Amino acid sequence: MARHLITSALPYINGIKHLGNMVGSMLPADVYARYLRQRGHEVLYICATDEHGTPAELAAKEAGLPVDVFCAQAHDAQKAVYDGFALAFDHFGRSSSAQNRDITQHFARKLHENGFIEERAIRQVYSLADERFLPDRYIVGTCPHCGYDKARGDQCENCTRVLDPTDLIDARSAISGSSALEVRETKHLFLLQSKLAGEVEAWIDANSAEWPTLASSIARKWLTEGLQDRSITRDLDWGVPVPADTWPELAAEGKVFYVWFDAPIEYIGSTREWADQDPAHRDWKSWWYEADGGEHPVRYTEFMAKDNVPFHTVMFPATQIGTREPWKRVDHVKAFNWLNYYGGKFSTSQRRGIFTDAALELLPADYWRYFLMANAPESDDTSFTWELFASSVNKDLADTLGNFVNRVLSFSRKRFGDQVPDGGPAGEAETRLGEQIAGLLAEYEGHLETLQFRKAAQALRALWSAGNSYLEEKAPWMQIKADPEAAALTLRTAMNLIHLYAVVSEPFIPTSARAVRAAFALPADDATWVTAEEARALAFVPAGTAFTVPPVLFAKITDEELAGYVERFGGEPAAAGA
Ligand code: B3M
Ligand code: ZN
Repeated sequence: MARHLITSALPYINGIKHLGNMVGSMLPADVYARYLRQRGHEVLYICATDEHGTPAELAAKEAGLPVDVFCAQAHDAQKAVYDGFALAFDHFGRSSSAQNRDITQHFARKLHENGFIEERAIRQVYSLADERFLPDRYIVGTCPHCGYDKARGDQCENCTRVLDPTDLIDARSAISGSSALEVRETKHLFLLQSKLAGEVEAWIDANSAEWPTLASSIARKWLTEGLQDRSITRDLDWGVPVPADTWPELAAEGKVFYVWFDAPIEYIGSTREWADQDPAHRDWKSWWYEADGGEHPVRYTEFMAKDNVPFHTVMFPATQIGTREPWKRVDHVKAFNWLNYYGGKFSTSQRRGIFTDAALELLPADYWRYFLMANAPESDDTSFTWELFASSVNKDLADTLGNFVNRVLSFSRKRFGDQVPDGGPAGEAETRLGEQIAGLLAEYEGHLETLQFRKAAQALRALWSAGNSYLEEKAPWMQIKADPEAAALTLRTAMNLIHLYAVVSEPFIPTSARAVRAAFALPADDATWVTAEEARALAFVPAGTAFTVPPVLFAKITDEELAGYVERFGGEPAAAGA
């Protein structure tokens, strides 16, 4: 049987992420990992904070902290939010770890040995006031084409023209504002992607058939535009140092690797962190090295938003190929479009939209998990609106699922006491229901296997609805008057549905699912999934099983609450150009 390696794009360290980041990488990966674990697969789900690069240094500076201290705190803050969202990582590491440093340096040495790294002198802008070289986007000035006075050295945001820092009029440092800039020559390492292009292309040809079009088309576009050699070092204080044994001169100058060079390697680095924590994880290497053959080949699925696709489908594979070592490469790239906020962008800098920490302060994680996955931007961008959120919480979670659970359990308790009533053998309606549930369950499984999350959420909702239709059809509140045995059969069947919902809804709404499941005092409830046969029989919870009525599972969002959220978070599309 295959083993499943799952990674989500590493959230950058500089701040708490918004819901758009969550739905485009970590949350779907968690749903998938949970599903596979429940189906009995061996799963390793790895993530980490991406901690290097200029934005981390600047965020630390703004916080008035040394960058290592800042990163340690920011890592813990992000981890707390992900725990709140019930993301069940096997390990949530840090790209600044010693493990990642070692393995990044190892990759660089191998690439060098194989002739894929070259030292080149380049001319770069140096800021005298900041005492550092400035990355292109940290140089601002007036655009020579449109006159916009906050154009960045790499691109003018106003007219979108690509720029060179030396094109800017009145160029100054975006960090200090100083215009004391000069061009200096400095040496950097370049990854010779041009030499690897043919192999990368052959690999994409052979492997991308099952990727979503979004991922494969972006990869092809990059290949067609031609793979450029790319500088993989920077003049920064914070990063993985260039190894002195291989490049003594650059190491002495304090060069570090470019953040996009070490970040994907941290998928492996984080796995090693995981291994170092526990002797039971000692075989970490079998997940990453020579992992394709054997009895338990690894199947590797990556989750990410579309802007990260080129790095994962082209640059990281090129890096891996160039080592000439058998590192595990991605099998399936699950890419997402953008989740917008009222049709405009979520914006970290303008605090538009909803951040993950704020979301958890408002409502429990399951509300967000369900909504986000049911509206995941899979084939297109989608929009968050509070109106849509409230209606989906109220209809699907509160009415269709929550109300069904509470109605059935409280009614049964009132009429038959706190054990599942008997009511005799299943009849025609129950057989029909069982067939329907088995069919919907198969659909649900199929969508999860193929990573179609919106469709999976639809199938889950259809499972919940089927219970409601059955209940309406049988109307136990009427049956009870003329034929209490018939009512008992209905309720016993409905309680079995509830248990089935608890098991199969867990990937989407783990906390509520667990609470529902705990309502039944089954002697050994070790079911991790439901077979087709069990779905047809709906008899997992036998008559006589004691149960409790859980508190209301999902509270409805009232009109006043809705208005309050819109008011507090802003419910208007972004102003043009904002
Ligand atoms: N940190 C995502 C971003 O900040 C980036 C992903 C790295 S995955 C190796 O946009
Ligand atoms: Zn311009």
